[in-house]
Amino acid sequence: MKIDLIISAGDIKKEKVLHKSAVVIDMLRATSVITTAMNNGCKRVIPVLTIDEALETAKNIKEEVILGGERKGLKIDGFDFSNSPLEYSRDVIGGKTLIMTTTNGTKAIRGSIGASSILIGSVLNARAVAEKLLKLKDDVVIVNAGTYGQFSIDDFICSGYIINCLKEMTAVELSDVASTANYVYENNSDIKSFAKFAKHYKRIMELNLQEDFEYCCKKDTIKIVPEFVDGEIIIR
Ligand code: 3SL
Ligand code: MG
Repeated sequence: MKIDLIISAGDIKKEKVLHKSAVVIDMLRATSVITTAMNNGCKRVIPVLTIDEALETAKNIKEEVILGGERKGLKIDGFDFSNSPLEYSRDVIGGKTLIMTTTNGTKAIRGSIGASSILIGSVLNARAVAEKLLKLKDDVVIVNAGTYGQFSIDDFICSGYIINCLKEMTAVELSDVASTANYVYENNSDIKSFAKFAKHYKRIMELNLQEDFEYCCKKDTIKIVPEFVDGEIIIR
């Protein structure tokens, strides 16, 4: 199995994702939110790029919807929830459709269209993602959302952990960047300590989101793997 890695949503090229299993990672915090919401019974997540697109999509859906996401890390005016995974408990999200827009994460998900499968990955469900990739048998590209079009340490180490899980399960051929992610993880398996070097960590701390950070760094607390299929994220 070949494994490659794209370092930010701004670096996605169609030919790099085409016919591969893509795993989108925005561990701080969009893909941790999606994984948590789906694990708590959310019916589907519709990732959109803009606030207007979110409002327009909501208008066209008959059932009850929840609007979630962020701009500059903060809840969007008029939305129900922010980009904190801790807000998406079963009592508020169970059975509902979540329409979500975030700065980097939803962009990376939509940018991965063209891949044969698009999985939603995070530290929370990393091992389950690796197991699913093994079953899918395609070559893999891990798509880091990154932060504002730039490489981000948090997503990179999360990718390293998924690659490391896969390496334990099967023979892999790593691109140089995938190999570097694995190396970084092997030498820093305490994800929390290493993710603190990320620039985005400072922003998270400025916003008093220590609890979110701790939560998003916990390995394999969730066993499901959400998948982006035909415009919506579901479990199948
Ligand atoms: O898109 C993103 O990277 C966000 O998840 C950023 S934040 O953690 O909500 O600030
Ligand atoms: Mg992020």
